[in-house]
Amino acid sequence: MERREFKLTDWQFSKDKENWSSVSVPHTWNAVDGQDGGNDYYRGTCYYKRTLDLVVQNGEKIFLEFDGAAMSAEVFLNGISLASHKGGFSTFRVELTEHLKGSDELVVAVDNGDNAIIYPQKADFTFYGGLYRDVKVITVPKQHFELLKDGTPGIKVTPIVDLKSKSATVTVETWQNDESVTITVNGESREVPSVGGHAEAVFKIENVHLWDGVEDPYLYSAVAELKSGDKISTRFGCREFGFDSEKGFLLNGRVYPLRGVSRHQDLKGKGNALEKADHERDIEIIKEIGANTVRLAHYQHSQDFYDLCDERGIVVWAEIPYITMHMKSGRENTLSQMRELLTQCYNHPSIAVWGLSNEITAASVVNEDLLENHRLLNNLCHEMDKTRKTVMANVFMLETDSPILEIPDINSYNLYFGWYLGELEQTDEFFDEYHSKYPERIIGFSEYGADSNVAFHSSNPEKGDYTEEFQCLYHEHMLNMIENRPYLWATHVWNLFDFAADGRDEGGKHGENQKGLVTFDRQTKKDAFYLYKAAWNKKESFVHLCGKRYEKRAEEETEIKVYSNQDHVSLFVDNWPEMELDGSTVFTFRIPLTAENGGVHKIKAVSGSCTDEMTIIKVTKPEESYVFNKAAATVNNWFDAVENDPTCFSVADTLSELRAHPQAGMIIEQMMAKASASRGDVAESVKDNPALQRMMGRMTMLSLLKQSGADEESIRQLNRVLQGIKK
Ligand code: GCB
Repeated sequence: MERREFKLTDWQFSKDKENWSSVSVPHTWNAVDGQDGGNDYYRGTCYYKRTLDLVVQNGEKIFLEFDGAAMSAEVFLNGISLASHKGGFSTFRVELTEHLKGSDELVVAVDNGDNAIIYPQKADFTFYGGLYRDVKVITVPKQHFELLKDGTPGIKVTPIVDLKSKSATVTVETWQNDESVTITVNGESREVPSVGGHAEAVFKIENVHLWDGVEDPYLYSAVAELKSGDKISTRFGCREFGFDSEKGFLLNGRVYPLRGVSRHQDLKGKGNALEKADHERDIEIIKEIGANTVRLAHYQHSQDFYDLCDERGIVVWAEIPYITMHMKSGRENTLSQMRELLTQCYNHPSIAVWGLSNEITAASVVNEDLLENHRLLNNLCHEMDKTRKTVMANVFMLETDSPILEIPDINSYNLYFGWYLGELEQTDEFFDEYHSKYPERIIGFSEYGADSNVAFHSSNPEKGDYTEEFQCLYHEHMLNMIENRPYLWATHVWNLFDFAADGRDEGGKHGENQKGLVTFDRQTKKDAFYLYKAAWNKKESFVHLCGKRYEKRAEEETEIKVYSNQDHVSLFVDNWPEMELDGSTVFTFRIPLTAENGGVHKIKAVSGSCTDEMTIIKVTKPEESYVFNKAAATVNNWFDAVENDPTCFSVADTLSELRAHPQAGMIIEQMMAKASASRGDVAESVKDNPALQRMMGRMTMLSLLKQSGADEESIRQLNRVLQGIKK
């Protein structure tokens, strides 16, 4: 008898077990309130119920599979609890056979409430609740492959490549309650005995066709079959990953710099209840930008997405949601989520590294419990997987001599210099210092980014203004920084897509982190998207005119920027003579803006057969709707004219100078306490981190105020108060 599967899509849903409504699974109850700001989305237990009409025949066994129940779930059949599961991102199954009566009431209690046991609890994204991935009924014969243990696929394939002899040794393991299994790889079938429920066969593939990244992601498959008719299969790829502290990443023996993006699994209006078509659209965008790697943050993603990465040759960083804040009572949950991640994702050739944690020291001190938790996770990964490396994404404040850095095989840092704090160049300095101090360590750049809202524009872009133009400047700097540091094993833009963080309220949007290169609804690719496309996508020739949404401009002369993967770009403005530039990636022209023809200027960029066009309109006054932070945008203009008494304090002093004085310090402390709120939970919980405090200490009060969007009157007022205090 063959295994049969079908999805359970029709359910009744309730928050209180009294009022029920019909929903279709995948479903989340936070699709709206988890995306609209206020940090007030529903977190608690909700219920899904439906009737099951399943008849057990011929000794078959019936299981239920949950591909994602966030964040924990308990499954009841006819009021009896059959299973519970902690962790919102992995598959789990439960056997129903013995409990089925023919018409049974299935209830699943799903809980995304806060607690101190299940990760994540503190992070910069919405913790959507729900049965947000498929629920399936699986019927198998009495003799069948294992289904229960850690949501296993029942089959594990370990390919080891010998590049010299162009061959691969492929070990296939299966788990079943039968005496033998027939395993087939590359046209060769073997019957293998099952010992203690485990079978293993080793195959040799000569003239192996490698899984070779985006160029040639070739996939083999392994099939296992029992005499009962139960049959499973998995795809696998033969490739060798290498890491070198100077050369960076190697794929199949050659230098292969990993350059790409991160992704969260959510979408405007849908939350995390995605369909296959949503995943497919996202991978197309990853292909379009020309990335060869993706960090699937900050938890286990859908199997559909790892499959797409396998098929497209995108190298993956996979991780668990051990994030921001270490919880003493959360250890077991980190281990079970990691066990499930490795069990369920092991066969994907695209996965290169297992991420132990993300910014875990942001709101926690490095103590023995945290170190031990990381050691256990690291050992678990190495026990379960002898082929892949472990990695951590460190917060910028983590001292580079911290003992935690020695636990994973390799490391990466999340650095936001030039956005939250400090200047762009500090990123370059950080890596240069790190690399010269620890030349033998393998280091990468796991997150960097700047928020932008496509409604906001400026000809003088500045940190904190949320304009598309600042986001471009930020990424131009980072792209260049990365290109000059080939030792970075992987770099991941944070983030390819805007995503929901219901605790945020900034940059003209409620509940969104806007560091995406593409908007939350995937409808608009921001200009910075094309910067990376120009640098990474060498296949699809294009020119992209930046600033199409920055239509109305008041200046006499304006900058026109073109991103292109061509080496020669011409610019045509109205009927003026052609302008030309040779170069790469970024082509910057300056053109006069006149008031003739109502100030309307037609602009066209051309390279070979590629063209792009836009219209700019000369206006008399700067367009107000382009400015988010209206007060901050004018600070420089008026503050330069303020005459300060240099013997007294002013907002031009640094935070640490002000803090060192008892009276000035007290005033500043009161102000700062209010400031971190709009950037959500994480900003709030990291604000006492000593390293963060040290870095902020070097910034002037004026720049801190500007970035927090303080208005002119409050800045003047604080300055007046400080001017009353003698240094
Ligand atoms: C980080 C976190 C990520 C946040 C990001 C940000 O370092 O790892 O979850 O979303 O910063 O935008 O602040």
